[in-house]
Amino acid sequence: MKPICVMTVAGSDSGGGAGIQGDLKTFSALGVYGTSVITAVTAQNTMGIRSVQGIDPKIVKDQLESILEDFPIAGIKVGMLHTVSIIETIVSVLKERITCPIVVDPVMLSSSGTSITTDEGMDFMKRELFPLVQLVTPNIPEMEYLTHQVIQSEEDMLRSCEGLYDDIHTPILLKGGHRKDKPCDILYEGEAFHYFDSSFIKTHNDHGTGCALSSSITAYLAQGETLIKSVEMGKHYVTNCLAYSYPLGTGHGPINHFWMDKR
Ligand code: PXL
Repeated sequence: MKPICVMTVAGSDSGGGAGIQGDLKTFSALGVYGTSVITAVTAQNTMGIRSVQGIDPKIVKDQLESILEDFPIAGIKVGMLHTVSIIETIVSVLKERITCPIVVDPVMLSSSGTSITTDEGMDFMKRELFPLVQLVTPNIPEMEYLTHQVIQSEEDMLRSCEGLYDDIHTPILLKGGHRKDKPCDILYEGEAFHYFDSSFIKTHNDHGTGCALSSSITAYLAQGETLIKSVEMGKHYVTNCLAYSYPLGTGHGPINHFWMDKR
């Protein structure tokens, strides 16, 4: 039987927990066939990012087209895009060719605080990419940047979702993990708010959490699940990745993408 094929468009993480490597591990864990478009290379380990180099937009375009003309892609996760010219390339190909669900994780800063997408890139993404896709998954600092609002309370989270939705008309999953009091995620698709509570997993080994959430949601959407069910199952997957995470390296260790095998 042929597997369901999905794609990640993201940056390479040499440490293996986030980005392309984390997404491919997530896809494998969930039984879908992962393909990848590399937008940038980061040199990093559990302590942080040493350097970042964007990939020539022509090579980004060729990767995308090579995959799309040969594989029946049923879902796309978009992560680190780095610069406006890379985003422009991706938007022009996606506009022409894509009919499957796309999930965008608008990564702006790494967990160690290094900027991995420029401010102009974030603004361009909001204007040109967000309106084309099925879900965007900002965390609170990214949402503050995108909406120019300070988010401290649950009420602030709800108002920021409404504000961003008015601009992009695309469902938003606002990740509440940065809130100390109640780390719940909120999905807003223009009508109702859906709350996704999860037990707070206290661990230092959380590198790759955001990537695994967006790529697991993509894998479930590609398998035909509804948006709400895909978010619910993605959260369940990531909560366990954190619960079984590894104390590797001296900084933030990686989550365990293969917790189902208890490896
Ligand atoms: O978690 C955000 C992220 C996404 N993509 C790449 C990263 C990181 C964080 O370090 O390195 C390539």
